[in-house]
Amino acid sequence: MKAVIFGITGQDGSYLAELLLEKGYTVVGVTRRVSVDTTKRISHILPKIKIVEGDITDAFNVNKIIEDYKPDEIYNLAAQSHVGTSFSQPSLTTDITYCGVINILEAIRYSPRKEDIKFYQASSSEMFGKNYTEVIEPIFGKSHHKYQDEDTPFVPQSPYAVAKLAAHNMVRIYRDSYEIFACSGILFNHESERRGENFVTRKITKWVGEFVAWMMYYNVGPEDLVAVDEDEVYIPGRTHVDQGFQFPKLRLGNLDARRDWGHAKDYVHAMWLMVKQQSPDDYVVATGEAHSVREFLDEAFKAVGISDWKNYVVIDPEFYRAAEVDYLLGLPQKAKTLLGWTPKISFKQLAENMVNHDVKEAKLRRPRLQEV
Ligand code: NDP
Ligand code: GDR
Repeated sequence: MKAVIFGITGQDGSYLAELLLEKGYTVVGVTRRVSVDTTKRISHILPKIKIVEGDITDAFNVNKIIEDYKPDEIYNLAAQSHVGTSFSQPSLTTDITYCGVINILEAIRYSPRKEDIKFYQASSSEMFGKNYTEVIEPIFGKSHHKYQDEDTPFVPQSPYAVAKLAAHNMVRIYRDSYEIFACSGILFNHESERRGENFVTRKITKWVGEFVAWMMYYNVGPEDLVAVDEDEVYIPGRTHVDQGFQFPKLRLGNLDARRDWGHAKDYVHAMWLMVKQQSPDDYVVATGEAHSVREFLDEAFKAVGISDWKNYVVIDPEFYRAAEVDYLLGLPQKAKTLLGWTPKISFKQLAENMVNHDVKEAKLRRPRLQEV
């Protein structure tokens, strides 16, 4: 089997490539030409995959890649995937996240191999926006419940969500109109040690990693630190203005937003299972649990033995969204029943894994260690 992955350099692309290699696939990954190396997440598997230069917004290029490499499966994970950024760059977000998908669908539609190609599109829980389904009967053992599933109407709240929803609808239209095997995974938030550093979970765990490494470098603990002002903590007894004795606090936006957070490794498995079905369909992929950003902070700080994070976090309006999605909790019943998929990594485990990874990385970067 041969698969083309658009977005192979991203978080999900790297895990999906690993999974497909394990299953004996030939993997072709499409990467954009950029001035820096973006292959960090896939450096360990680079010798095993074929990398081809391409950009999803270039229709001719997309078409040529599909014709040249003749894939059995195409996974589209490429996107301008940051919701906050989509408010400042709505046009770029539309070009990549929506129009890019049309380029792939058109290439498949006119391909002489149309019937031999299976296509996966990375749709998103952001498409639900503020909307949810509310029930009184027990689900997940609770008596009153709010959730999103395949039947919940979409009410997108950001340029990113609008672009994803347009792409999602286009996938359905091409599936129904041209008999293309095209499926969409409506994936809820999934994170990992490879998560982009400006998404909230990784932003938190990166900060915790740097903070722990900084305390170790100066041989101090949280009890030795003083919060001088809004912006930083410092080590008393040292001169505050001296370089290195103060540490900037973690600046975040809305801590009350609730998300259904899983681990990316579990979620790429669901993508593959969808493509392996007899007929294409759309599936919600989620854990069925929602937690607030506050609760993620609790777990991340607890993982390094700090019970109260409030001294270290500043609320900065810069990180508020123009329009917020307050509550996402996915009901993955269809994926469980029809795909036999269940997530394996819990919320607590996810936070611990990410923190442990980032603490280790930050310690390796401390100057004294480099001198050894
Ligand atoms: P990332 O942001 O980590 O990865 C996005 C990928 O898209 C990168 O490889 C990036 O390349 C590539 N890309 C961006 N623009 C282009 C372009 N013009 N042409 C070709 N490639 C491009 O996202 P994730 O891995 O987290 O997510 C994968 C997909 O799933 C995305 O579509 C995202 O919107 C969607 N999704 C993600 C969820 C999540 O929680 N992670 C949940 C639901 C949906 P480069 O490295 O060069 O920037
Ligand atoms: P999201 O993820 O917007 O859900 O999109 P993100 O981690 O960016 O935000 C989650 C929630 O945290 C709040 N928040 C902050 N977010 C960021 N990035 N930075 C902050 O400092 C901060 N403080 C609070 C946000 O307001 C939000 O409520 C992710 C992406 O992967 C999308 O591509 C994907 O489609 C969806 O998940 C499902």
